[in-house]
Amino acid sequence: MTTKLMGQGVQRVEDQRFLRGQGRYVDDVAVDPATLHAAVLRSPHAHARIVDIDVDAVLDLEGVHAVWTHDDLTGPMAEPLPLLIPHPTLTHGRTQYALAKDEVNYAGEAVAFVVADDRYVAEDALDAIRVTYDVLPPVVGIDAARAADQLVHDDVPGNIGARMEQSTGDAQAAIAQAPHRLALDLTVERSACTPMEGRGTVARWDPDTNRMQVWTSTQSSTGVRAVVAVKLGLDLGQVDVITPDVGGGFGVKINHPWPEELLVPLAARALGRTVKFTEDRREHFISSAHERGQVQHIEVGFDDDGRLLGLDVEFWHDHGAYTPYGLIVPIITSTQLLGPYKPEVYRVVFESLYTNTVMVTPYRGAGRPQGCFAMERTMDAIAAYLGKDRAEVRASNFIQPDEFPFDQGLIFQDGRELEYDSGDYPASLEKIKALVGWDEFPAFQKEMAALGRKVGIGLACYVEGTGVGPYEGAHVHIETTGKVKVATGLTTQGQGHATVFAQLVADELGVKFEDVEVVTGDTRRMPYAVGTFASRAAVMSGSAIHLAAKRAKEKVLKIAADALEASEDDLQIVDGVVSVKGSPGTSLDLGTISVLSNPLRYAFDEASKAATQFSVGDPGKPPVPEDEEPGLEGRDFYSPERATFASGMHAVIVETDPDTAEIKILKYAVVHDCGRLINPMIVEGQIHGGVAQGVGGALYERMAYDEDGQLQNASFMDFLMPYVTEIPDGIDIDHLETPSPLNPLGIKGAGEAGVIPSAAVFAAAIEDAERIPITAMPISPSELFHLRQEHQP
Ligand code: MCN
Repeated sequence: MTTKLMGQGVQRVEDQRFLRGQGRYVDDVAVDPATLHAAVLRSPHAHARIVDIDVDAVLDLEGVHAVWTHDDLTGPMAEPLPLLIPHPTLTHGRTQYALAKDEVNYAGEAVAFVVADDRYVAEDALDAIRVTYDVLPPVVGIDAARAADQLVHDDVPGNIGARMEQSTGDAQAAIAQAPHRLALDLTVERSACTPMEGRGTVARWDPDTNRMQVWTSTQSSTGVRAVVAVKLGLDLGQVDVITPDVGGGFGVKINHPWPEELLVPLAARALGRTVKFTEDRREHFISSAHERGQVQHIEVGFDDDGRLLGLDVEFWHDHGAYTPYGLIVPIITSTQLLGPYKPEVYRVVFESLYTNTVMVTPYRGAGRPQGCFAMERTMDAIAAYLGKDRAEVRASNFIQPDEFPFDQGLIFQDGRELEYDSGDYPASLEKIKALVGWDEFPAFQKEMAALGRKVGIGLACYVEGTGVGPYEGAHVHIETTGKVKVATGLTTQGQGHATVFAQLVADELGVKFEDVEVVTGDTRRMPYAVGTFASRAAVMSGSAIHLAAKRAKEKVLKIAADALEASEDDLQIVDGVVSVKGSPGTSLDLGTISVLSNPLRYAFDEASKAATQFSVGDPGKPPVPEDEEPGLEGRDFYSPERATFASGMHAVIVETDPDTAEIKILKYAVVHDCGRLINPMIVEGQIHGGVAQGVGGALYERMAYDEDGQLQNASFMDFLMPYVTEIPDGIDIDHLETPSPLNPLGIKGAGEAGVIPSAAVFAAAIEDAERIPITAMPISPSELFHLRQEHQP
């Protein structure tokens, strides 16, 4: 009997393959034994003019097939890479060239591209290229960018790519009139996505059909396809992009296109050979993308209950050398910083600054962790000032459940008003307090203090606009075997899409879960799609798949009603069999109905109601009802009115060692509301992963640039990531489900939530344990040790 699978923790179908080492990533793509290999010469300098590039010595090397610099590129390939999300405020947007033209703006920027018989020869060839640079002083860090003694781009005054302001009134006047006032200065350092699998691309050109096939590790196969077509002067229909398994993306693989994603297909066409590029870890660190770096100044005015009367936030966003994603990250910080709260007046202004470092593009959470840090540090500061409970101060500022839809009075990136659709923040707060033992903690803290141990508790709240448009599509096809093939154009990086989407189709079509197969990221199967980012797959593809399955079901019922001579209303589908209600013997399985829908059909045995031999069918009788096309399939697209707002609260209890300042996590609790859950187990997995990534960002990871703009920790030997031993064993999770009114299933996104409040919640807990203000994250034991010394009475 088919049961409702939505809401059930169905085991992930993809895990068997991954756990047995059968995952197939782009470096495993072996379509041609004679594949050539590419390597990239990268700038050793953070800022320099290119005086001369001499490649003569390379051309004579045996096994080298091509060596290209910018001068070898023509047409659209010689133009800068696209600025994917332009914004009118971004007056000085800049993107890099596929190969640097005249100047380099970060150490790691691509300068030359070599294709050779193998990677060894290609790398030897890189060594033989002679580049003469005129080295310029680099701009490293937000302070240097603001000082603007040097400019990253000559034509960008003050290193300011954009300055943007929004306000809901006169915040400074509101602050001046408030009974209490505070100011905070905060810093969040850079980190990066660091997926296990780096970037990689394979391309093959077929001169007979004039078609390009590209396999690439991306979060948007359709995005790569579009840019490859434009840059190589091909029709969209000439390019197929196939995304094999992707070993993590976390944002960095949505940055389509990377130079290599264009240069590899270009080389494949020029040389008539299959070409492959696989980056190494150092290349990933120095030439992909980072995020998070911000400096913030906050002024707030509040009443005796801690109610926010005026909030004025100014921040400076380190954008690195280029802005391929426009202002999306700082705009998200500025608009979603308010979280579940409703200050009476809010003003926010930011400057997006260029520095001679790796460019900044969205990393899981995309600007929200910084916004949450600013808001939650402010809440804690207000509570400390008033001597009030930190949860109580938050509660007095919550948007109430009966206030939805709630308009924050701000405009989002897309020019539309930022409106929260649903939520219940007071209920979430009660749940998180119970889960972490908030009310009991002060007694525990006292007990521990008596033993000479320091423990602290932190709480942080956030909202997340998820499931952004413009659209996503799905195709549901019922095969003649009765199995169902589902194609969605977005890609998958470990989120369990093959499982959740099969759950939705099984529910809607009434088929067995195991009979549904989901295909993602193949432009041949679904050419119209946007991609996997902004926690949008469940909302966007989930809704599209649900609608497409509904269409397929309508067709199934029409054809079955015809064949069974019954009314559609009297039919039911259970476990892939359509039967007349109350008369189970009068039935047809979906495979047979698929056969019936085909003009070239099998012979149909009326007695057994089964397909037998293949035949041309009855020329006098169309295979499907008059208003339907042949084939048993449904296709639909979903486009939302606006983003839907998920929300959550995290709480952590830490212990700090009085001697070594080591920070240990004693308990971690999460309450999360992503609307109706498709698969709670998968959502919890996403939260676990997010928390792990957040622990990294809060306590370990940073990009250690020296004053010359050289990244000093560009390897996993030096870049501290938390091991499994540093991640809390048990993360206690509770869900709240306030359905979204914006999509048919009431879903909100969940993929980024786990990482958003990490810096805020750890800062709060460490501050509580140490009674020292924590204003900068990440915080290491040595930094905590020094802070203790600074704050010694
Ligand atoms: N889900 C659900 N019920 C809901 C909401 C979500 O069951 N109400 C399920 C979804 O069906 C999906 C998963 O939870 O299987 C995450 O859903 P969603 O929030 O829609 O996020 P996406 O699938 O769009 O994934 C993108 C998101 C982002 S933006 C980043 S960054 C990220 C993340 O997911 N990168 C990841 N999680 C990741 N997980 C892995 N393993 N690897 C990455 O690179």
